[in-house]
Amino acid sequence: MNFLQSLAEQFAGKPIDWDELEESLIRADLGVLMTTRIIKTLQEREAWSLLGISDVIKAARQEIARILPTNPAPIRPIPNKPKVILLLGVNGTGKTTSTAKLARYLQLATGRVHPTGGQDRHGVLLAAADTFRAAAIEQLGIWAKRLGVEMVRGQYNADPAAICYEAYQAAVRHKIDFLLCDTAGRQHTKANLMAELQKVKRTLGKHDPDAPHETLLVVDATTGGNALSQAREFQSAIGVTGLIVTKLDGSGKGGIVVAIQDELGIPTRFVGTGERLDDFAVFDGREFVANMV
Ligand SMILES: Nc1nc2c(ncn2[C@@H]2O[C@H](COP(=O)(O)OP(=O)(O)OP(=O)(O)O)[C@@H](O)[C@H]2O)c(=O)[nH]1
Ligand SMILES: [Mg+2]
Repeated sequence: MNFLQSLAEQFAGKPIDWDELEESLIRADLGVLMTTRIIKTLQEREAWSLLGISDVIKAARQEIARILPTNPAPIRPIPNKPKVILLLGVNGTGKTTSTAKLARYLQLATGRVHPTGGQDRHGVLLAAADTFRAAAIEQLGIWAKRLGVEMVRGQYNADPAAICYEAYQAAVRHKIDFLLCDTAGRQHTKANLMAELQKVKRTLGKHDPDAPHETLLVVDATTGGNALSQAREFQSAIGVTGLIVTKLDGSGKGGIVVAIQDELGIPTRFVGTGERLDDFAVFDGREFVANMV
């Protein structure tokens, strides 16, 4: 996440070259708006010809802190009905893994997990709404077993909307707090695949007009600026309430968190930092800024 570190190294001990700085900020995935704002802030200073990299970093931290929300609201259950969380995104970003991690997080956060594991049947229910790949259902099934939660599954190639619909009924029957729906990876540019998601949303809305209560877009931090266009398309097609940014343990710079918040107003809710269940954390803007150089 320490994407300003490389800037610090790159510019250490030399005067600021504005073009080079602009390019570096963009390459750190901070987005055009944020980059322009940081540079403008610096250039408005009286003695800008004397600025060094520490001034740049200070200005960047200030601008970023201004837009990132702090003290994120926790995801709480809704009294007497399931809270529905839909996870979506392009192929391979980490949706299924994040569904499992989020389930674990919610089990722990709400205290609804048996100490020996595997006993709790009320906290979380999973819906295997990725029917596009047969292996996807199995993959989520393995997580469900490990988490000790039930999973609603359908046939390979079944309508994902129908699975979510059934899963909601099951969640009500079993007094489940959180229904987590894992969906198939889809390219944000394919209208028919986006229409399928709209149907999932509409169908859930027949049970509860407010469902899905959270629509979390899962983006891979290593894909950089492309995540911004993914967010734009998913936002306009079905609406996104928050992001899960994965693979921040890889070459992900984390700047994408800033660009998406800045340009689309979508807050990052959780971050993934590895392949294990507990490589997952609530995103807090204050901590994010504190961890930058
Ligand atoms: N290093 C790292 N790997 C991750 C993280 N999240 C997921 N992965 C890995 O990324 C790969 C894809 O993860 P999945 O959860 O299957 O991704 P998906 O979005 O469900 O994929 P599709 O359903 O095919 O679209 C797997 O090998 C995961 O272990 C993360 O935060 N860090
Ligand atoms: Mg998947």
